[in-house]
Amino acid sequence: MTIAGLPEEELFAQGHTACAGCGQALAVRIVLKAAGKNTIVANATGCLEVFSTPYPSTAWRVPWIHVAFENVAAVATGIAEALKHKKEKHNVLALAGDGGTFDIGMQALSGAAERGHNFCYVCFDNGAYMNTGIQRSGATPKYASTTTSPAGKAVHGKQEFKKNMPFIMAAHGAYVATASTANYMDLFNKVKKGLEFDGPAYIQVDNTCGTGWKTASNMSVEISKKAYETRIYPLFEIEGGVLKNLKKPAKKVPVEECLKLQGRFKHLNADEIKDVQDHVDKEWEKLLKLEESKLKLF
Ligand SMILES: Cc1ncc(C[n+]2csc(CCOP(=O)(O)OP(=O)(O)O)c2C)c(N)n1
Ligand code: SF4
Repeated sequence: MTIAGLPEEELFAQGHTACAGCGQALAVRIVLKAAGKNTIVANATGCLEVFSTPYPSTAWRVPWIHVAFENVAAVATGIAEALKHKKEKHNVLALAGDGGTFDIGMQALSGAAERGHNFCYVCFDNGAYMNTGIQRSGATPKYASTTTSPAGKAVHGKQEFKKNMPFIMAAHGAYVATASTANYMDLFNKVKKGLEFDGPAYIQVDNTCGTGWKTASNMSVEISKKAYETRIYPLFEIEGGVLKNLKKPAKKVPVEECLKLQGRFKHLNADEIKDVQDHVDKEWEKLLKLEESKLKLF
């Protein structure tokens, strides 16, 4: 099935082994449509690498290399520098999950961004280490139940809010954008922009994982839409250190409307839902103020 308004050519082929309704499988299709055929992909270990290459087949119709969990940004650095040396122009994409980005690959990513290499890093943020059994990561939202932050009688899921990776990457001088499978045209445009940017770009995509989030396979895009409408997952850019293009949902939807669709939050009590709402409200106000001020943050 084609995606309205996007190039028809599929560079991520059908026949991969992702779970039904996997948000990451949809996101990568859009990312590759934006990047086009003239692209080299480095892919950290994780669900995407596993479901796209069940031996001996592959879903990739562009050159692709699987690398370790820790070093996708270092490998992308090598590719980008080799291309510069050879005076060849290809898009360089580094792809990883949130575990590979927020936690384990962060050192390599920080180094590559700080050195200013020319590549676009896309973090597929499904809020946990899904491929190895739904372990908590720095991207897991507060109160989400994971196998390493389980919801029990004493503790109700993860106890910390999500790490603010977009701002951390903006502090490195990268072009930064948050995106979502709920707004595929916006994701498409941001990947294009990230690849055109002369230097490191960091794009963080909200994508549902039905298996980890305990959600219905036909609800993936709907849940990402709710994350946007409730402002749980704000969509914005940071360019030249200035926050801009914060997308404003038409009306304010309570966070509960998004949380109640996901089994990983089913244990939440009223106080916890209020805590999430307060945090989301505070963060949203901060983003609004920053956008309005046009302050050069970094
Ligand atoms: C250093 C190291 N630690 C642990 C693993 C095992 N491992 C492989 S994939 C994975 C989870 C990947 O999580 P994430 O990056 O969030 O991507 P997802 O699978 O959720 O898309 C883990 C822990 C590994 N390959 N290397
Ligand atoms: S576990 Fe989640 S991220 Fe992995 S293939 Fe299944 S739905 Fe996609």
